[in-house]
Amino acid sequence: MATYTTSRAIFRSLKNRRNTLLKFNQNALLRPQIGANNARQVSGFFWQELKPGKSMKNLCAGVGIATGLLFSSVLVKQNPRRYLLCSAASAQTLVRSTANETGQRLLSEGDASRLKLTLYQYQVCPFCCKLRAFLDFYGFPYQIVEVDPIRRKEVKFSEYRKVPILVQEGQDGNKSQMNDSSVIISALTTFMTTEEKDFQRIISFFPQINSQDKKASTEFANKYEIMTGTPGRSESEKEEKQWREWVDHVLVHYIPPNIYRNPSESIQAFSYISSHGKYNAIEKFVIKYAGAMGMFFVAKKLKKKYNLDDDVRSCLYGAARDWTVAVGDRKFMGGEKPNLADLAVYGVLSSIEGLDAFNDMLHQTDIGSWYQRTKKAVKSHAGSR
Ligand SMILES: N[C@@H](CCC(=O)N[C@@H](CS)C(=O)NCC(=O)O)C(=O)O
Repeated sequence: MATYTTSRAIFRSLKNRRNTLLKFNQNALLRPQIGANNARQVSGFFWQELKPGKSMKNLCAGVGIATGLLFSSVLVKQNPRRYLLCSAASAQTLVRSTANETGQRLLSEGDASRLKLTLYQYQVCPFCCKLRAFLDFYGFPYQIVEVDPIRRKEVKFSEYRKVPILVQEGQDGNKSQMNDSSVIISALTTFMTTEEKDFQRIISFFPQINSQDKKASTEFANKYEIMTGTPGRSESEKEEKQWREWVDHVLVHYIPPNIYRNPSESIQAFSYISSHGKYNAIEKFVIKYAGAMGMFFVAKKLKKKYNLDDDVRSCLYGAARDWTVAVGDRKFMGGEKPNLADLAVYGVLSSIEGLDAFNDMLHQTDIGSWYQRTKKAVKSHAGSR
């Protein structure tokens, strides 16, 4: 998310200029309207950016975040992108695994034993939640490394600047790095369903596309393609791909404007920070209120950027209804088991579970029963059977 990156840049610049920060204005702070008990794993993909250090100096920088984020909202605008396509790899030689000739997706024990996966993530980033839903459903074994969003020491090895990142360590000790939640999901599905087990080769099917603009950005070709080795796609594969794209291009953009919709909801979201991590009382206070205030304004800008209706809830309800209609009478879009679209929608929505926006959506739409079914399937690793 653009805001996430922008927020960190501002945090750093504020940190560098902390001596010039204005003194803290208590009157500007908002009263807590929702207790920490109501808070849960909320959009840490924003707030983690704002996690201050442990010193008083960093605390001062933290106080400035709200101002910084206000300024950052001005910077949140679409940049025209001119992409340069790197190499285009061919997956023509792939053959569907004999274990999956029916198109069934399963992680076999043999495949699982080849894997040594490490997920670099922010716990509540919607893209990371989406990837974890996929990994958990299929029962992929993986270790988690929680990334400190300010210092990012854990991902210093990576040129790619975002999370999630998944690293597979082969038996020879060679490491293969996979970037981008949707690419990783497509790559691992290719691994599961074909005879191709060489990660370097699988990764080469999803070549990186670098922006030539000043503002560097990265995309990936074939992001939503499962390299089955079979030409063409069935109707259900087309539907799955279409809704996976919808999750990344539509649904995910409805999240920040809804969870930071007003000061009290913004504080609800940020109170997760104050109830987690080793912060002293003042630090907790700053993170909760300054961050909440800043993101409230950034969310307004995002609303404009993505052309959302003023009533952002109606957009979220509309998305939930669109999805429910698309699933129709089926248990899941994938039929008896969730497919990749089910897992993607569930994963993104799970990043706001428990918040007002999520609860309102459950009350106002019929998405609840599908959501609970999918959650159960994910938690019970139903895809591994
Ligand atoms: N298209 C990427 C988007 C990932 C993304 O934007 N991640 C955010 C966290 S929610 C991020 O890492 N932002 C940059 C940063 O924190 O440095 C994906 O699906 O994985």
